[in-house]
Amino acid sequence: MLKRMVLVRMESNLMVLAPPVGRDRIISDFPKWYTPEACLQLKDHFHRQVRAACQEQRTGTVGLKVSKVVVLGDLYVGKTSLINRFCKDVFDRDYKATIGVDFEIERFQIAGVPYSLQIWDTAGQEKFKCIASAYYRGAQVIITAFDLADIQTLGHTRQWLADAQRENESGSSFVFLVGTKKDLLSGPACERTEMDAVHLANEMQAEYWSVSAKTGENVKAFFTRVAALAFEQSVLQELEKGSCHAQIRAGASISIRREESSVASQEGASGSSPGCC
Ligand SMILES: Nc1nc2c(ncn2[C@@H]2O[C@H](COP(=O)(O)OP(=O)(O)O)[C@@H](O)[C@H]2O)c(=O)[nH]1
Ligand SMILES: [Mg+2]
Repeated sequence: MLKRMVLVRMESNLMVLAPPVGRDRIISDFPKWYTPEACLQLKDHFHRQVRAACQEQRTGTVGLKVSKVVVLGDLYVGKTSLINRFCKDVFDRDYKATIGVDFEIERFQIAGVPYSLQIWDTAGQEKFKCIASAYYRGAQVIITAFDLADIQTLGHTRQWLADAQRENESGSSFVFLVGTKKDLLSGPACERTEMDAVHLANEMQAEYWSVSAKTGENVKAFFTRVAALAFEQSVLQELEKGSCHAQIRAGASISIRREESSVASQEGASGSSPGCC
């Protein structure tokens, strides 16, 4: 118990010592979807309960939470480039020599509360489809990426999603379908591919986005949306947990009283036991 309290205090001290987040990581308004035809939530504001909890600083441990995001898809679709564009604002294939699984931590401030995403990248294992199950496990967000200029990679996203979902509780993760390299495609060709992608996204119960790591188009907007949806879910879970704890606490005090009264009545019973001398 004491250990836990110290740990929480240490963590909160770290949060206090952490430098402030960049202006582009501050999210005040609920970010919009890419297309209403394939989006996880149509609303344009934070959940009422979440807004109230943030204003009243009742978000519990959400400020210390790091949510896991995994990025999946065929080799060469642009997963690493997408992450590098968002996290480092670079487009350079040699930026990071990927050895083994790697992740980036991105800090945000959402509705006044600190929040972090842990964005996992693969390191070429996708070529052999031999991703370790630990990579997928505990993902709050699953991003399946395909190359807009290579339609075959779109079809493969179904299998990538199935692999990830096998390692997670059903319905526990937000799913995004992301078409990359938007700069390579325009006009009717782009529209046709996007239509197919929107169709598949609906099948997968995913939200669809088209992005370009090269030009940066939609990259920030996409991850901002990811962060806001994950944050809102975390706060709602925390509020639910809080109300469960309150119920458990209420239940515990009732059972303690019962135990006390049953101990008392046992004592009373033994005291008045006819067998007692
Ligand atoms: N034109 C264009 N090329 C891209 C884009 N994103 C990635 N690429 C290129 O696609 C190739 C594969 O990218 P990479 O990020 O390594 O793919 P990964 O294997 O899925 O991680 C590299 O040559 C990148 O430069 C993009 O948005 N536009
Ligand atoms: Mg890569």
